[in-house]
Amino acid sequence: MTQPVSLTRYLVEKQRAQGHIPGQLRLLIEVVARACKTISHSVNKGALGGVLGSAGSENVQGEVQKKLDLIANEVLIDANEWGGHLAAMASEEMDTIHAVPNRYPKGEYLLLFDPLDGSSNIDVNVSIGTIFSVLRMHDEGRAVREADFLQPGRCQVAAGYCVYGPQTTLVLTVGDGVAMFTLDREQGSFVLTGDGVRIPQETQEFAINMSNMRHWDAPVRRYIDECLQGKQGPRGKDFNMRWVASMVADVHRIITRGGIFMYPWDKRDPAKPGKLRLLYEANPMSWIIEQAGGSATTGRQRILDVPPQNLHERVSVILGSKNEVERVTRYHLEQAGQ
Ligand code: P6P
Repeated sequence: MTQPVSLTRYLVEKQRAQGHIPGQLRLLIEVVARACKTISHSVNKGALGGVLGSAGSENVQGEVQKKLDLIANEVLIDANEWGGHLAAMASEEMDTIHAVPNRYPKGEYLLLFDPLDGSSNIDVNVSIGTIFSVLRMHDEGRAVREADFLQPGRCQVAAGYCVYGPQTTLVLTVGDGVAMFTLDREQGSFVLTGDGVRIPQETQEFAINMSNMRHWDAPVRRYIDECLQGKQGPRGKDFNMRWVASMVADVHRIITRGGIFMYPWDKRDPAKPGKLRLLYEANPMSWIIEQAGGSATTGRQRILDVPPQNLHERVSVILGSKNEVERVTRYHLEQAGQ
């Protein structure tokens, strides 16, 4: 019987084979994975662990913070501060960047994360997850600044998410494809359960919050209307709909069987480009989707090319099966007369 491949062995062998993963980056990924195991343990306790409900505070987005949001944030900070692989961290749950304290050595990497995405689902026992993105610090000779984090998504050196669902699954890319690891709770380690993951270019499944339909821009209305017309409509096939309201769960479904996920700009707040955050939600998820053969755009441009202006910037997100994302993007460009 072949030996199960642990995350550590996978990273070591990829470093040996392709030099893709410098030692410090391997350490970073393993530390983040270990933090995700700790978060998974807290999530799984639920009411028994006294971790449900609101923390009684708001984050920089003005969103009510759940107790588990703050627990997950602390777990990731405590796990990553001392290792010497990071210069600083940024999180959806923190207004500003968190520099590694001077009592610890600093490294060349910047870690960004949404510590617990989909937290509105925590209290109703629906899948949630952690999303992370890794950038390189370009000038190690000085104190880290917020501007060091404002790099387009194409500059990422690693990205991943951990979905806390019926299984706890870590999905990771370092730029040469997508690997999937499932947590073996008996061994306490992530085991390789998928490598070279590919998304079908076609799909018959879309994910969007339909309650916002009256607020959508014309290209999104056009695309969804055509899907809803089914076989009798211009698409000539029926579509299914899913919406978990947890990006990690919706993206994991797409990574597993294809589909298109949309959280586009809408008219509710025209000044807001979208709901999802660019640096620690859209960028890591977009890179993973592209590495698995899919596409990810704002409707008008590749998400990984968007030049960030601030740490918590939001963006319109359309990602998943390549042919569908290209169709929605084409509708937006046609609207703009391009
Ligand atoms: P809505 C979760 O709060 C989140 O940021 C994403 O994970 C998810 O896709 C989206 O918001 C859900 O938003 O408006 O449907 O509740």
